[in-house]
Amino acid sequence: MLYPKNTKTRTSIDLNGVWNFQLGEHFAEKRLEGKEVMVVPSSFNDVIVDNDKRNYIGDFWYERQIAVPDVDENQELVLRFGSVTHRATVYVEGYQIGEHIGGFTPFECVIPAKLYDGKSHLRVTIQANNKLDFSTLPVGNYVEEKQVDGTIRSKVYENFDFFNYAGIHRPVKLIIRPKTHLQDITIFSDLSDDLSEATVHFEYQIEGDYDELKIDIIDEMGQVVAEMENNQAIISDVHLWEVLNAYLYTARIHIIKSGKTIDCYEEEFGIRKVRVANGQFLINEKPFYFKGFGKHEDTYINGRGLNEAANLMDLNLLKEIGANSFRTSHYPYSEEMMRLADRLGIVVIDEVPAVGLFQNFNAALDLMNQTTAKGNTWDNMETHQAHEQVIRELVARDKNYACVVMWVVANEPASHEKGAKDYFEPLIKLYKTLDPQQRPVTLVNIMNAGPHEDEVADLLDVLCLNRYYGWYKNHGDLAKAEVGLREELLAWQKKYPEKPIVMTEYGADTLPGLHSMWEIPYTEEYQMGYYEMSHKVFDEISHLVGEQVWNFADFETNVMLIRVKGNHKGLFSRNREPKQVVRSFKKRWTEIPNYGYKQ
Ligand code: BDP
Repeated sequence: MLYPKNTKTRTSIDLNGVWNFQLGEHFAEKRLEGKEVMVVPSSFNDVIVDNDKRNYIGDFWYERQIAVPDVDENQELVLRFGSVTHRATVYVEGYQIGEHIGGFTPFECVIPAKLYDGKSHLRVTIQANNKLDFSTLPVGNYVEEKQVDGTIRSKVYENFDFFNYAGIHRPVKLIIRPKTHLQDITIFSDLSDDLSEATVHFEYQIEGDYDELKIDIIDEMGQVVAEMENNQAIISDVHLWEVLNAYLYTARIHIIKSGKTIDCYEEEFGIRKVRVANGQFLINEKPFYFKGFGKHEDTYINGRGLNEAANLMDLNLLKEIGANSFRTSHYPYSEEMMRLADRLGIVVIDEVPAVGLFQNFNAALDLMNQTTAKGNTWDNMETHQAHEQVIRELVARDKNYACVVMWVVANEPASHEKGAKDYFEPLIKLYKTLDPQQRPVTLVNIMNAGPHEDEVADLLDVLCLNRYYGWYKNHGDLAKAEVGLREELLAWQKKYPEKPIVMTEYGADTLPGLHSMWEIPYTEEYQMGYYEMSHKVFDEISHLVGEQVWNFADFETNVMLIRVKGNHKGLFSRNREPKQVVRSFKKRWTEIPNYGYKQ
């Protein structure tokens, strides 16, 4: 899916700002009174302040008037949403013009001309909903609970460990574009053996009639370096996209009819090669070592809503500490973040919101044990359709980014329960069929599904493990943790000698300023000791090709007995102040090269 851009033939108008807002029942036919307002983009939860409203589950509404721009008969008017969490129905003047399920991917709706012809203004209404259940991704336990005052209240017990923020989380745009237009473009390259020459392939989808499609490739100096012929273009002396040293070409696309350009668009893309071989993860044929983080889109005030300054600060902190990568745990991040990573050369492991596919996860984490659901995960989940859809949408959105080097099919599913293989095999295949770059596909494995229990690892290109030796296991005993961690990693390596291993999560909750002479969890010293122990073991495992800390920063969660106002496993606090351990990470990671660490 194309990112909205202004070009000679396209205008994209920003609809961010203050919208009328309402929680609860309403009908799109009726004007929203606007007693309450909300800022777009943001999560409504923290901004709204009121405790009950913050935890509200159900329908909520946004509405604003927009001025109708000039649209001629060869153009169309489109509303485009970066994301609405978790589902949305879009109305114009009270008429439904589209809907979308899934809270982390973009969608657009064409506004029928009959709705705006002869009008100066339009009423745009969004009916959103933040309910999660066993058919959605992420997975939530949905219940309707009787309150002490006798009323019934909807509630979602998250099957995952982050606050269920909701709202119009990403930008809303009004786009004027030609009816005949580029709908999508896919760009991928083959490199010669010595990586000096690239054959760039183009696949495109064009809406409407046209005579010719012209694509020029422009380098960073603005020079045309190749032209498309027969849907491909050759770049000799290619400038590769490298880790922390990105290089982006631009494909300048013209759709021509009767000798006239009727649509143009520009897509930036990097050229690099990714492949897995002999227990190594190769980028541009060099063995890469992942240093970085699992993250969240989570900041004070904005919640999960786009915060571009925080995104850039996070990536600058990431570089400052010597890291080179992050995982979009546990959902697709904003397009703005992906474009930033692509531009800065930061490697991304790209994840769908398939989290909570473990029936008893909540019961395991939430000591209040509010879940009712028990039994085999794969007998109960009804997520197949949502899962397939979001994989399609993620690949469609992110396929051209050089920074994306691997796809994640799910985070910590019950891959040790019967039925896991049947569930995941078609989804892994789907990634492979959709992605012309054939990026590696992984599943992020949970501690319960060790090398002897897991049922799906043989389907994966890379083994990604989340392990908490010294935290959820051997809590407070780093000596025992070390033995367990080493034993398990060696067992994985022995069982799958050809597959690289990445530690995608490891960490210990730490409250900055809390100190102890002894091995006491939650102190800064314990966090230091935990990582020292982990790194000692990682360095012994030849096929362990990466370490991504859980988490980059502290983040908001639901209220749970084991959460002290959120999850505190960040190396940085929620307001991005470093904990003590940041200094030792900086030392370690500046000494570990991006390439060739374990050759
Ligand atoms: C893992 C999850 C992650 C949690 C983390 C933790 O993948 O979302 O936040 O552990 O418990 O289970 O800190």
